Amino acid sequence: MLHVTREIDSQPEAWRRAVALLPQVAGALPRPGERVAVIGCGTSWFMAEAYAALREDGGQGETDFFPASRFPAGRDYDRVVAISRSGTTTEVLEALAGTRARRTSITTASSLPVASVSDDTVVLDFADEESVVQTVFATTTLMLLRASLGERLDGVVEQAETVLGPTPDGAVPRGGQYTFLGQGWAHGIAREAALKMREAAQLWTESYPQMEYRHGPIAIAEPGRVVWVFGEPVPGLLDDVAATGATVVCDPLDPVADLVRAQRLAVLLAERLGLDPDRPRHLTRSVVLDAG
Ligand code: F1P
Repeated sequence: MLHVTREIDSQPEAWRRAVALLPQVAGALPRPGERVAVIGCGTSWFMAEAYAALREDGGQGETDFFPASRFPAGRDYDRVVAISRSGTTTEVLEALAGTRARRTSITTASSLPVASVSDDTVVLDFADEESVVQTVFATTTLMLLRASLGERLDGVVEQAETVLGPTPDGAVPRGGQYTFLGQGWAHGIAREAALKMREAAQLWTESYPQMEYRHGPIAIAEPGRVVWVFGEPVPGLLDDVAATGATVVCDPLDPVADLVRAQRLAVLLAERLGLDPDRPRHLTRSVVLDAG
């Protein structure tokens, strides 16, 4: 079995473990009212976006998110939260080293370099991965952070178990091109779904906030292409997409449970194309840049 398939399947159990871990790590996570920046690269950046939107929309305090390379070191934050599976990503280490804020990292081992530039480290060792493409570490981090905001997640875990039940074949339509849409925090999920398809299956994918989609991107919609909406559709959007002839995917699932479907589809399509999703071209598990 592929590493990535095993990791995708492990998500519901890992999410349960993360929720159970929360009481032990809550002190390291942002408190209500703190001014927070969340940083990461690639998939970790998209999880940062989702959490930042959820926290701020939930009234828990101003929460910005940045790719680690764009973190504005001069800004006054109470806390910076860094998400990094490998704990070695250069841009993340540099951003943490350059801030005066209290630093929390979420990673997979306390011995990793990211821990040495953090004040607090949350270790999700049970969600570590063999794969280059991230699945279970990213979603488990987000579920821990969602739980820390007071969300009850049992229903989401059950949805993911249901999604993992049927064969991925036939669960969602095939298409020549995929555009993923999400409003609010679900935009981070849409971006992650699009990245997963690119990383694993080298497919042409795009992602937008739902409300931005009609401001240009809809021009490429046509029969044989797929528009996939994460979360509640905004009024009128589905009618506008249907009129283009594109196939619409929009099911009443939590965006993270729906992401599991997209992960599975990415692996399925990769295999169909004769690709090995455990060895995606041009990618490494962690991006470590030369000092010079
Ligand atoms: C972040 C990341 C991954 C991506 C690739 C390179 O890593 O950008 O999301 O899939 O493998 O690294 P990390 O900082 O979370 O380890």
